[in-house]
Amino acid sequence: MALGTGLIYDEQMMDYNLLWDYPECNIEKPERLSASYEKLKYYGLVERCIPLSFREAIEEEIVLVHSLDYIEAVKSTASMNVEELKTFSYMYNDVYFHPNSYHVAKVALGVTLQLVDAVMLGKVKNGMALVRPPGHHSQKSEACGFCIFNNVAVAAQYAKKTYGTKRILIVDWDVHHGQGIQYVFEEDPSVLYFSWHRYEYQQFWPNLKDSDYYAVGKGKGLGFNVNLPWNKIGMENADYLAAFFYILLPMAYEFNPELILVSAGFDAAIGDPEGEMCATPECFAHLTQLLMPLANGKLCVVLEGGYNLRSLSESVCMTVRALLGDPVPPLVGEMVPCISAMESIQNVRAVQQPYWNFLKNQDNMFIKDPNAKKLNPGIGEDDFQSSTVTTAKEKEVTTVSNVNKDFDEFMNSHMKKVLVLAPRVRTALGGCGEKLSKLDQCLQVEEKKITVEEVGILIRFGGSDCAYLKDEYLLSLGKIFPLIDKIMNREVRNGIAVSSILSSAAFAARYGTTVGASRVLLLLLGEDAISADIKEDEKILVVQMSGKQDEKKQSKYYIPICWKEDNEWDGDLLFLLFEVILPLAYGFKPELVILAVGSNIRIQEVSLAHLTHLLQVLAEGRILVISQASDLVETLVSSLLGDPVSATSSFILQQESAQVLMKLRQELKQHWKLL
Ligand code: Q9C
Ligand code: ZN
Repeated sequence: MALGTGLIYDEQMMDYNLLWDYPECNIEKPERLSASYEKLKYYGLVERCIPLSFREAIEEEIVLVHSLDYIEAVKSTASMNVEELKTFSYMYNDVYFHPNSYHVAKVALGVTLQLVDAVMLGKVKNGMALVRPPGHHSQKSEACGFCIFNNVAVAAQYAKKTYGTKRILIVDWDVHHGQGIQYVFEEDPSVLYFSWHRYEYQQFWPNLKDSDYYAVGKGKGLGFNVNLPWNKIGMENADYLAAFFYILLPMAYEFNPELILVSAGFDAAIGDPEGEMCATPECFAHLTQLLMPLANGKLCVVLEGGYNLRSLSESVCMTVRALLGDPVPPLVGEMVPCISAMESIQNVRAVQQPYWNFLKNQDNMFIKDPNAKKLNPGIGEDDFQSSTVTTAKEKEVTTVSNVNKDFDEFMNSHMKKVLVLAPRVRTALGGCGEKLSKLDQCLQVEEKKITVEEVGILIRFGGSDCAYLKDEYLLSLGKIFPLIDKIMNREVRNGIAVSSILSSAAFAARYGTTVGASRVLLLLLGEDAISADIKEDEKILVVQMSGKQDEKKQSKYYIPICWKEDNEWDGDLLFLLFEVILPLAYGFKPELVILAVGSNIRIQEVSLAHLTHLLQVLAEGRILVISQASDLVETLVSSLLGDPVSATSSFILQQESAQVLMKLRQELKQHWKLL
């Protein structure tokens, strides 16, 4: 997998601007592109990407979404004077035209299609197109909200037509609703459109009922349009991640897209005058990385909005870093979503329940909001839950103005805190690489001789535990400890070892805490007993999944999960990851993750590959995998190296697993917040 990340930028797209006084539109200016590109150069990211050449879109492509009459009308603006341009612009909602608009709109669309071509033809793994004008508001015969041609909507139609792509996921994280995209695909089940947007019960532009959560698509497309309205400003990283964990990611895994297009508006980021939200730039690296294991890695990110030049450019850089496979900085802050966000999320889950398997077997009640009944008479009184029972917090909108006071100063110090260095070597092997196909990309690490005394000081043993201190044990720890040293010293990003004894993972976790990891997340897939000493350690959060129903007692730092009696976990595991483990982990903020995979679990390799991929959003990607079975190593190494996982089939949450999941979320609420 030597493929890289494509980047398209062309100065031509700066060749238009607002020619008269029009306050609604003056934020959409050429510097948006130059600032983003300069910042990419400044961080050395441009040279790490593969430059893709630009082209103009042709009429045959534009008509995939727009009418000929509209195209003709736009074409005619090329020879208009300012007065005529004004009159023309005012026929539409918040958009301006310039004599160069027609040409540039064709370039913006053309480069978007170039990116789709490059990704679909395997010339690059993924990529980003820096374009203006943006696209997601424009409609069949209408310009709108700075948008002229709908770049992403045309791209989806183009992929269907050119490559026969059967399932396309469009993620619209712009702070505005891309109603233009919604209208194109409302009845189309082959395109799943997800948009979150500032809404404030329809008080915010473009003030459409169509933007609310109960616009779920029409006809064959029912359930393939997903709107998540934000009814308050000031949404933070935790709110965006909650939307991904509780809606988008499980849905995307069930949908199983062949291609993902992102309508990437960075007006959803902190400091933006339009969005007034509070997500920090590195949040977009998390969102990007969480999407990367899907669709065989085929991810095209296309710029939409973003009007605070500093926030926009830092966020663009974070997104490109994630596409390149750099470790993502941990998110700072409490990581608890707010009540208003959880209400919106809950309502989306309730309204989408009939269409999605992962929601079917869970209780998803509507949350009463002041307008819901009035706007949606189809919902009966019984379908409502009076208030949310989450541990979400009340939104403190004061943070917004505080932060805006001295924005540049805030960003300078914030970016200094979050920029992380990528270790030179990505993956280290602890004596398991003999016949690996990707051996040359990894570092083989020498084993160390470990003595009983060294291990003895790590764990307080109970009577029967002493039996573990056999040579076999010491040998396996001798492979594992040097890997942890290298990971914590940032010589390597992650590592893998094969160990016949699964519970050596507990020693590994404890060892991690002695060499610099303040908190370790230990994810154990299998039956092995864990010593009481570890279960009580607040530096080690243990999540153990096993098929056995027994009397294992949960405590704050030890969470046993009885998944299925017959151990057939399959893809269900991923739903547990989204709705329980990741929310938990983002709150815990581990500095090292240990994944121990027992040989007796019958989990599909593809699920394991996704799991390993997704866990790398935590702890700057510092993950140690301990596998009991040596035949899994090939797959695990490939995931640790960041190679895309092949998209085989969709993942379905089984009914019994949904029950386990719901119960678990209830139980965990007493100790943990992001749930
Ligand atoms: N106070 C995009 O982000 N309304 N378009 C502006 C200014 C229009 C946003 C009002 C916003 C359009 C792509
Ligand atoms: Zn926007």
